[in-house]
Amino acid sequence: MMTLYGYWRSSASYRLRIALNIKGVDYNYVPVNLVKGEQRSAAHLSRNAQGYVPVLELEDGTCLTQSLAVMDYLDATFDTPKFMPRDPILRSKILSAALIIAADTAPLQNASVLNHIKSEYTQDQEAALAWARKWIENGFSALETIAAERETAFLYTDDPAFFEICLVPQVYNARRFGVDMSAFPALLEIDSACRIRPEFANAAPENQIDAQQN
Ligand SMILES: N[C@@H](CCC(=O)N[C@@H](CS)C(=O)NCC(=O)O)C(=O)O
Repeated sequence: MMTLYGYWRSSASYRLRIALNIKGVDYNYVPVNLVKGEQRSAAHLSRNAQGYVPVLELEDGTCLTQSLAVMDYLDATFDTPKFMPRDPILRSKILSAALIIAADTAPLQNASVLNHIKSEYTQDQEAALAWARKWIENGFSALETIAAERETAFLYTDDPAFFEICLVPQVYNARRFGVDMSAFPALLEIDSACRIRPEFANAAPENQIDAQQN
């Protein structure tokens, strides 16, 4: 069986829990406590030299890292349901929207980035949260424009694809950081349509075995 090393509140881990559930893949879940710094242990660094979660360890011990790369592996390995359509233009558009979250938004509100802002630039918690909100709102503004014009239930498709797998964890984080989500009604519609699905609900942070650990 595969093993997912993750943390309940990590949005990148949340993406992979959703992706594994949609594919119907059984996996072991091993929590790595980010607040206690377990991601920097020698054992975890041997799985991921970056010292990040998530890591998906395959049955033969191969460790896969970077959530989008792992989602791509899952889509290439498990045929149905497909996360990504075949049409090259549609694929590119979905990947572009997913990367607005995964490349341009989420990294700016990673715990280590917020801690760095506080310790190196003598900012308090409220300033760090305001920074996080600014970059989330920036990414969400662009995505809201795209989502408002959609012609499908989800952003470009009738079933959740890479984009939605990234969106739901990012909305979870936005709420944690106090973003006013009423400014993004189309994104909220997509988020709600995803979260009623069991694959998404079972992947939610509060439903993990390490939930509430600090
Ligand atoms: N681009 C990476 C991001 C991974 C990442 O940022 N993980 C965070 C949790 S969401 C982490 O492990 N942070 C630990 C730290 O900052 O020390 C991915 O998509 O997998």
